[in-house]
Amino acid sequence: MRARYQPVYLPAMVARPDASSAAPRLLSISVLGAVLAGMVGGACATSDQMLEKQRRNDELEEGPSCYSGVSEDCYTGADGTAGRGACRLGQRTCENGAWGECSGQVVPSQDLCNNIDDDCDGVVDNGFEREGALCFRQGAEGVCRTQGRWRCSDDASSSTCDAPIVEPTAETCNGLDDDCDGQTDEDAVSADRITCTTGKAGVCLAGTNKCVQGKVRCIQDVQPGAEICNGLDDDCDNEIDEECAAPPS
Ligand SMILES: [Ca+2]
Ligand SMILES: [Ca+2]
Ligand SMILES: [Ca+2]
Ligand SMILES: [Ca+2]
Repeated sequence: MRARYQPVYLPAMVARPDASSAAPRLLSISVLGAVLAGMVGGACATSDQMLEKQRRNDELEEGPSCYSGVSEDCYTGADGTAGRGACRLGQRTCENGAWGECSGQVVPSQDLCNNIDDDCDGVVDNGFEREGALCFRQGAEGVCRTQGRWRCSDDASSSTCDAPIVEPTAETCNGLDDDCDGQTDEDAVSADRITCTTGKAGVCLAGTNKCVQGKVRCIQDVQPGAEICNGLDDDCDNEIDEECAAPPS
């Protein structure tokens, strides 16, 4: 009848390094069982780790994955735009192994007239005049060409010059182009005021009102000349035909 526990040889595992004898020792099957159990247990742990690793790899291959509860920065705008102008990073949180929506991010949008770089290209209000910049009323001249500043419309869709509207008026002698035709003080003296007297003697008395540097001045029509015998005070000395010469024939 065979013994219940058969001795077995385990040459490599049980040989004493310092054994003088080359003969292997014997272990009972119970000891071997314990050793094998340890080996099997170790093999199982290694297998579990490999399975877990494989599971993660499978998840990665299937698509985006994450660990639930983890949050991170996110951004779906074009590269280089985050943090520029209005553009900001957002945050996303992992739920049930998948990333949630990117919350709170600001991505590039069409630039509006709002003094903000909406499209995050480094230029504020592309396509619009810069708010606050000096402007003049377009197409107007003279006093009608008023000055203002560029303003964004209430709906941020356009920029307009807020220069006030001035309607043309009759031209007067004031150094300004009142009727907005591009000429200053032209015809500023009305016909009924055109003739005037200078206060001088003889032919130098008659004058014509003219607008000079924004003021109406009476300009004498004739400059004093040689006294000739014509019944006029030609040299404007308040004497008529004194020592006069014959008029040219
Ligand atoms: Ca803008
Ligand atoms: Ca004018
Ligand atoms: Ca004028
Ligand atoms: Ca004379």
